[in-house]
Amino acid sequence: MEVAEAAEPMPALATADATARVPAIAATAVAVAVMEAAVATERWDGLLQGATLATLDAANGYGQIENGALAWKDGVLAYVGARADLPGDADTLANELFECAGLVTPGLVDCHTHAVFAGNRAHEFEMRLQGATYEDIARAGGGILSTVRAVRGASEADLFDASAPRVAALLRDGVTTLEIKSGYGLDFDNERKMLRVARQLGKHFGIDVRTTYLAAHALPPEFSGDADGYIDAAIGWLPRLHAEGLVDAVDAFCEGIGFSPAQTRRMFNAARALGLPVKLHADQLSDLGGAALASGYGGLSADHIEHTSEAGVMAMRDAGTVAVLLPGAFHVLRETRLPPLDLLRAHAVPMAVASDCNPGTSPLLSLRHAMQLACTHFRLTPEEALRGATTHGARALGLQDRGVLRVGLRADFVHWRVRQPAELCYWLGGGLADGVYAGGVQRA
Ligand code: DI6
Ligand code: FE
Repeated sequence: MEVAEAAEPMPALATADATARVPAIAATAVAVAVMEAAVATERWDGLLQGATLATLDAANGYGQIENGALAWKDGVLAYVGARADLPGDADTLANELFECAGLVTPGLVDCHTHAVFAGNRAHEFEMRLQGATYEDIARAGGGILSTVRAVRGASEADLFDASAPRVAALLRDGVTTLEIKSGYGLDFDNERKMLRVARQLGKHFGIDVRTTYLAAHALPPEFSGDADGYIDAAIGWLPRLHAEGLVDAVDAFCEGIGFSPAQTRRMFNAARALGLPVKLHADQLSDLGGAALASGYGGLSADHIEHTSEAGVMAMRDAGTVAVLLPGAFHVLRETRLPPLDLLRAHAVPMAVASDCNPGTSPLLSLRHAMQLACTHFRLTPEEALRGATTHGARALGLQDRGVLRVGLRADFVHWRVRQPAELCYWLGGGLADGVYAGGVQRA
């Protein structure tokens, strides 16, 4: 591991089977068995000790604990604190012991991705480098619609196989909760296929995948010239997909090359009628008032927001809508217009950071790398970036049971082979995660 060699050497993760060291009790065989069963139910499933913890369980700062200990049972955190304060001898406390150096953070939450797709758009990358703009390519029938053709042409199994390596890469670099949007199917069967694949990926990798219905992503050719008719159709598909348990939230691409604010409102009204939360691709390429629109629906998040005005930021603050920053798209499109970062800070709007993993504008396979880009392009502090990819990412998905290390929350955490939290935003590439745990189970 190149990066680890460049950094301070780390002792290897050591496991010890503590079960073997339950103190023997002189009694009949039956009594011993009963006693061991009682001890076993009280024992934690796992206890990791020796690492620095960045709990983020504080309004400011990393909530750092040196020489910490973290224990879990039944998928939930059971102890978070100093090793010295453990309530007994480690050997007797848990069934599995992990001795490790390095850093432990909450599992990363990637709250905005389009990770399910087929094909790729490397040729458009080349065209843009020759001077074509993202809008030029979209208006010429490329862009999102070229991925729609690839998704429609792929079987469910093909789509799973094409998408799985991307989810594997995100997981390997620390992601334990992943949002995945539809939006490259644009008809009932293909939107359903995408959402089904997203659910299957969550099961396959043992991480929590949250699905978002993004039929209002682009106008499919069969509805050319009739965006309102398409929105009617997409609104019609939603209850059926929701009834199949395939939809956790609803999103739209509210943009000159996407859908109008009025069309977005119609889609959001349909979401509201089903009790589904909304989020929005807002004000990425122009200010259509998207951030305020999403806030008006109590939106979980407004995403991109490079062109959002102060009024939009204030609407987000009032509604508790999270600002999702997507520096991968900013980077790849070589944008220059920054999101209104000072206003977001001044109005205390929580900022999340996500990968936006998609084939057009952000072919980014690491949320940690998105954190790095958020620091270099948007000047987030490494602490803001880490909070954005954990606590605030969870909030952008409406999830309150994760995003910090705290007793009672999900045992989603990452053991990194670096010591300082800022290193997560400092190293470019390299793969720094030693262990990625979702619900107390090691998944990478
Ligand atoms: N997210 C999106 O949905 C669009 N831009 C973005 O950042 C386009 C995705 C694509 O080009 O496929
Ligand atoms: Fe996106």
